[in-house]
Amino acid sequence: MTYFKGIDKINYEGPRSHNPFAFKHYNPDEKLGNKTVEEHLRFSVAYWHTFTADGADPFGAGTMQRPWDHLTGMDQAKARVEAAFELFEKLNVPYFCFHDVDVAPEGSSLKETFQNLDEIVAMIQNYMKTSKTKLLWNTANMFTHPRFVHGAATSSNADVYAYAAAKVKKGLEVGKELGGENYVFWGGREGYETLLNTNLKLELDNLAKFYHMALDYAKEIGFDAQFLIEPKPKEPTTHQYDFDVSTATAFLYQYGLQDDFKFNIEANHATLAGHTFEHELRFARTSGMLGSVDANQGDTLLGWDTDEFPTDLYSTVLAMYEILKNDGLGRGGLNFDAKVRRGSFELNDLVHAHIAGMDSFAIGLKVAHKMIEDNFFENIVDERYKTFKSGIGKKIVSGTTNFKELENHALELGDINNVSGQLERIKAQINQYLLSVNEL
Ligand code: XLS
Ligand code: CA
Ligand code: CA
Repeated sequence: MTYFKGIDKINYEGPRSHNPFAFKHYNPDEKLGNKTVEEHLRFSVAYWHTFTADGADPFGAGTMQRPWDHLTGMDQAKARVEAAFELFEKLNVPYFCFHDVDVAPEGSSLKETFQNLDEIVAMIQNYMKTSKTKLLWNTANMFTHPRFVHGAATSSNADVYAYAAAKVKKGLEVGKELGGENYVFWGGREGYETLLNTNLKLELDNLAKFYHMALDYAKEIGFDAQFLIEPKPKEPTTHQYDFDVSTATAFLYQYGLQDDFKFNIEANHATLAGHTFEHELRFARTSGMLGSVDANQGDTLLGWDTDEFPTDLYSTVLAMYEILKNDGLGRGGLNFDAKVRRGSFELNDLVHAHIAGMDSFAIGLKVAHKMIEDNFFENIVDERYKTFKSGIGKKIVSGTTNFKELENHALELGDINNVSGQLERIKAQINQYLLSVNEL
């Protein structure tokens, strides 16, 4: 059966095309440096938003009736797999990712849940034999079901902890079966609502043990995926332990996990933490822990996670700059953890949304690539920090000075000469780059 009726494979038609079902900027085969555009961007479709979301919000029912929604249970799950691989092919995306419960319904026992999952995973595996689309990452949903009311690996209930461990164990087995390149941990309910009833130290210790056991098991079964932590400061929990990259980095170092984890950075989570997307990417990159990206955007007028498809070109440029400077994402990719708006309830909106996101990141890639070729930011920063290249500055950088020498230096100074940071000029130049994207 065809689900996305009347839609053919989405092709690249160039920036002058007015065909709404064509890429204007994403040309997967185009070479940029030593990689193709497809290899640079490694796009991934998020199963949950695209095939299971119905547009419901806390104030209203779903608005989206998908052609698989007349079915229920396993029949619906199977129809979703068919629809998913049809869309992957039409969008020509190299990756997808999912939570366990996105692909298969929970059964009346954990055993039955696993049986359901096994059946769907076998079906997915079959599709993957002939599809180019591979698994970027999978993860276990440990936040939706009421059993996770007090958390999963940080629950106050040891039975829930064990249940969560069983789900992750299964997730690792599934990841191995499907050749997943990464495995994600997002701790939506790993945190606390109030300290009044919380043993914070025990919860953090337990969480670290959970990660160690997951690593041990992955090793035991020969699943060599990159483990990723996806930081988020809040929502649904008031205070989440993996607040942002810096907080999660400290946690990883404290518990000896730093060599086995990288980060999956989500744009909207960065803004919820009071940071920019590029701040989180930069922090992860400079510590060698930038693993993958949930490429969406939030609404800065709102304090919650809106998971919108990325269309802000300024942001895609700065994000792609970080990714290129990281020499790419390695085994990671750009996953559209993004959902169409509640008012965009037609099936075609799913296609338009992915085209918009893919084109926006392709523009970001081209502009950032050109900026790096021109040493745009590098020149700005070199010039700005030039006092650290010689004299006392050089000594500071090489760690060969001390407070006495610095004091002597300061005492001998006449007027200190600071120069402008030239922010407005820099922004105007970035606009110039952006506006010339069609000539790149
Ligand atoms: C929720 C998160 C979640 C993770 C995967 O805010 O973004 O969807 O990406 O569990
Ligand atoms: Ca995410
Ligand atoms: Ca999110």
